[in-house]
Amino acid sequence: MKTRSQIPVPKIAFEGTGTANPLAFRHYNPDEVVDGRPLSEHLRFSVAYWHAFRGTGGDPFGPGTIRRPWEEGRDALSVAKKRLDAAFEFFQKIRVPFWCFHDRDIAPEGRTLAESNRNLDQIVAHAKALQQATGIKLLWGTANLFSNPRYMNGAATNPDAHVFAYAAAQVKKALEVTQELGGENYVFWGGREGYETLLNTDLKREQAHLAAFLHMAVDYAKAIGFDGQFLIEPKPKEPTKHQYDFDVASGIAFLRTHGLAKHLKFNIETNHATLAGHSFSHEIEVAAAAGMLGSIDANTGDPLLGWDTDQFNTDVKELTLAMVSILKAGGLGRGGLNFDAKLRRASVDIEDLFHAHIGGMDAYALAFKVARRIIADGKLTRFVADRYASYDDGFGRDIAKRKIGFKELDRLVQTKLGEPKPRSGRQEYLENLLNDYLH
Ligand code: XLS
Ligand code: NI
Ligand code: NI
Repeated sequence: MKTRSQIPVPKIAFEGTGTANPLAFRHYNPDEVVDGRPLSEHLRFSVAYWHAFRGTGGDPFGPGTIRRPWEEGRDALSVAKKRLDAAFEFFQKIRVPFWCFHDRDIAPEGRTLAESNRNLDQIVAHAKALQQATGIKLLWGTANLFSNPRYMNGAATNPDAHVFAYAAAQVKKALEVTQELGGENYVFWGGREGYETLLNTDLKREQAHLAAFLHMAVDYAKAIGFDGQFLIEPKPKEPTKHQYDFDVASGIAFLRTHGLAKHLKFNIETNHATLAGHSFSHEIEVAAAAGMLGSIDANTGDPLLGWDTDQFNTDVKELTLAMVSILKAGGLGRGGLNFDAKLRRASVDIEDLFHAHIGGMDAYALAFKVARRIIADGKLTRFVADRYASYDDGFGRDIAKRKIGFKELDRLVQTKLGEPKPRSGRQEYLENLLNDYLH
């Protein structure tokens, strides 16, 4: 499949840290073999279609600033195809093995659901051919259940069962096309699954409906033989005032309450963690502790702004800590690092899209290498293990194994142990140690 080049930037090469070329990788060498596998397979980078190819730089104060030549044209379907061609050219040049999309990002919505589905089928056929020609794969698909005005009161949590039904039909189709494209995961992000005011909301009922919706998705995936991993993507707010999948912990409680825990894992987004008042690593650790770490939406917020700014993350320290948690958890499996991040409003050139992804990929690649060193070195791991060593034998072990109770512990303290000696947590020492690895 040969398409005309639409992007006047060459393929990005790995040139190492000595290079002065801004359009080159300094740390990400996709072919570098680590533990018998290329780096590209460890990091599983993905481009988010909605930002990279549907983002316009628009904000609530003004329309889009970013104009791409492939957007010219009156027929929405031909534009959609040209745009997809440009996207796959970009995926190859930036050397990502994966992409992700929402149904409505790739194909225009029609006047009826049937027409929307037909549009989607045409574009999916085109995407399939591009995937085959380039070897680029689908990390995950999802449905946009938040932009169309019909979803203003929610999709699965809409008080009107008619809207629920429409959302169900849309997700049915989105699952089918994700399967058609060999998607390795399917994501549920509940953009409008929450409430604006409790004055008009039956919270318990809405949560039960959301659970019913997810069960239907699980059943339908089984019926069609879709074996991708389902992922839920927590976010505390925006666009709703309060989203039900607030953070990983409340997501776990929700999934367990409704018998869904074995069917879903988490897609953790850095900026969503921050909005929930957590660190990125906290969310990863909470998911990993439950055996539910699925995938990452790689981005960051701005420390001075309280909304989802979806920026590219170049903070190597933050990413190193995240990578340590991910590697300790055994990696992301069939998940990946999806750049759910967008250009700033004034970054209007196509080069900016390259700089953005190069920065994100290099920062993650460097973080991955530093994290591996930290783990191989073992100092941090040993420090933590030592800190809990009193639970490894004796009465500590009995506590951990739940073989002992208050009565026995009371007797122990009163007859033998007495007052515990203070033990330093050594936080400052550990922070300095971390810096040793980073510099
Ligand atoms: C929005 C979300 C969204 C999901 C996919 O904040 O991050 O982009 O990742 O629906
Ligand atoms: Ni996201
Ligand atoms: Ni987000």
